[in-house]
Amino acid sequence: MGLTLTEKILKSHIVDGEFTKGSEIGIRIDQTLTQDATGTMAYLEFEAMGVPRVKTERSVAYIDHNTLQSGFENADDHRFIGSVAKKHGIYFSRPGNGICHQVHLERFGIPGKTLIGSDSHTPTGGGLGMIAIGAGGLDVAVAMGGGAYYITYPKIVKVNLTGKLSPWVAAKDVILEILKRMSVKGGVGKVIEYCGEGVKSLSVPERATITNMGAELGATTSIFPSDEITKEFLKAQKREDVWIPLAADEDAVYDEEINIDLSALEPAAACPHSPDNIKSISEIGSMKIDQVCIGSCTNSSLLDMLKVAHILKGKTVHPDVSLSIAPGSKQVLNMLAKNGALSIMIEAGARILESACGPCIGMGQAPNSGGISLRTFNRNFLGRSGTKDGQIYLVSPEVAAASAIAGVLTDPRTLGDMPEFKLPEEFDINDNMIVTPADEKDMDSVEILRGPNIKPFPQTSPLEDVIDCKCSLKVGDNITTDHIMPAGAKILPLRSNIPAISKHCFTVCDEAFPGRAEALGKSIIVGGANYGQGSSREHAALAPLHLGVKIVITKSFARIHRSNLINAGILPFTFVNENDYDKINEGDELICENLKEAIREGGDIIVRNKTTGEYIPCSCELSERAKDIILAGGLLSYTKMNG
Ligand code: MIC
Ligand code: SF4
Repeated sequence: MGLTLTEKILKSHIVDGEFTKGSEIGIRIDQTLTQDATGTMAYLEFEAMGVPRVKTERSVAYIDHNTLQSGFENADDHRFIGSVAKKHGIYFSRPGNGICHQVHLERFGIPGKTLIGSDSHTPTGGGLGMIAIGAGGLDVAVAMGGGAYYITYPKIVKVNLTGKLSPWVAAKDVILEILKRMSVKGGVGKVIEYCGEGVKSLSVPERATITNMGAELGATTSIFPSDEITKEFLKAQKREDVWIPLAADEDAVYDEEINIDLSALEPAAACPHSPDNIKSISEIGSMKIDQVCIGSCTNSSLLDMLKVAHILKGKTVHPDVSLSIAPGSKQVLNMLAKNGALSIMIEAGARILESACGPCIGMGQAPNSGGISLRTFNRNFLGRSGTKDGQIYLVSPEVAAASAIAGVLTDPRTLGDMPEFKLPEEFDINDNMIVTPADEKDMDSVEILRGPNIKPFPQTSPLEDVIDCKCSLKVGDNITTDHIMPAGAKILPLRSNIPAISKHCFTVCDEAFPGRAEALGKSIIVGGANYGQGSSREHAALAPLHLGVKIVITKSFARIHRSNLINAGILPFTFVNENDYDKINEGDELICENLKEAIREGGDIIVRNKTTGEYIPCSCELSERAKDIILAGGLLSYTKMNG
């Protein structure tokens, strides 16, 4: 029986476990990436492990999220990460060099390699034929130290692409169609593998847009084959030597199959407040808009920017609209400057932002009250833009640029003929903003520079046998990590200070939560389905840990957040009967006994609601390794105990 591409790469990297569906496997990690908002914690964790030098083939630390330096905190984090990188053998991409996923695709990604990153959009690398997975900072720290990364052997979904995109229909519309069909939880436990004739019509940056937003499906990752188009891209990046051809076997067997005829797609948008709330542009109609933001790791490649410049050429941004553009990397920005496209954008009235995440993570450009904002980004969760009642629509760069001129949501197919947009034969290569680490012999002389906002990793303790406490919060379905641990310009600078950032935990849902949880000392949170979707930020587990949360009971969890909870030593329980969700209310007194034995043995665990007298069966399925992590009180203690 033939193998899928995913299986081929996983098989060549497996170091622990059985190569059978559904079981936990440990894979060797070739490359890691971090960004600054998760990076400081990841490097504090790496330091705590006491490994002198990273053991990966390539590890890169990027500064791209917290580039708004409204106080000393972010700049201190940049300095800290830069010094750790220099000392421990990590390449350091300086602020200004671009968004981690865009730069990694351009300069470091290699077909057939494994990459984990402390950012949920790490699957962008799947556009180059990598197995690239988003993970918590602690998992990345362990991988940098040479440890395996553990995943459940995934289900593999074949997306068979046929046909070719019509003019003005974009890669973004492909992934929006898949989100429409599969929903934000449809990809949990799965890898999305693209194949079929249609693959050939998509360039690497277009493939990367699709794999990037596979994160919004909840998928473990997404991957395209490595073919002649991949080779051309790498050649243009002067990295042809790392290319290898990779594809699934003809007779590979998949768990599910989806067919997409690219020629049948039309421009679409993800409507507020979820990336799977998809409507076509024609269905929504010519709605008046207030803001357009172009950029983010999803859609900020040179190709995207050239299309935008073409649409803006000789026009002026509509008087009622603010247009901002953030090219994804220094390479992209510099090439736009050299070929005149930047000047076209400036002339049209675009507000050019630095090459960074910016508005995507609420670092500036919050829309006006109730404002309608079209964004080429990947997430439109409530409040993420910085304006609680902002109405965020996720669209392609083509829709964004056409609408910025018209002042209303516009189908770019009304623009007439589309010229052919081609990638250059050679990109502008200049890695002068990537700092090479110190040689091993010089590493002792590198001083680690710590700022006062950088506080140590929170204390964890081994699992207690009885947890007897109140339910401090009850929330509904599809709670995102942006609800649990909001980001944005005010809160992001606190990412290195868990006690301080914890004061904002869950405040989107309930302003009083942090105070209440802290006063209780210990507590349990109850949630609905797909709890913890979105970001990889381990702060969404570390802040509850700091506030004394011992167990989170839900209908189901998103993958990365569940493992972040385990890594933090917090028990992730699921209701055996979903309807039992109704049997716990905020403030109820709950008790769980004989926990150590129950965890060791597996099987159901009873949560007794002392307030109502009900017995509620819950399950906590854990691999043997995860059981040990929970019993030890988290991954850091476990790793220290196991050397
Ligand atoms: C995001 O898009 O939400 C982020 C900010 O990139 C996060 C990481 C973080 O919270 O630092 C992610 O996607 O993992
Ligand atoms: Fe940055 Fe936004 Fe991409 Fe997250 S989704 S890495 S915040 S650009």
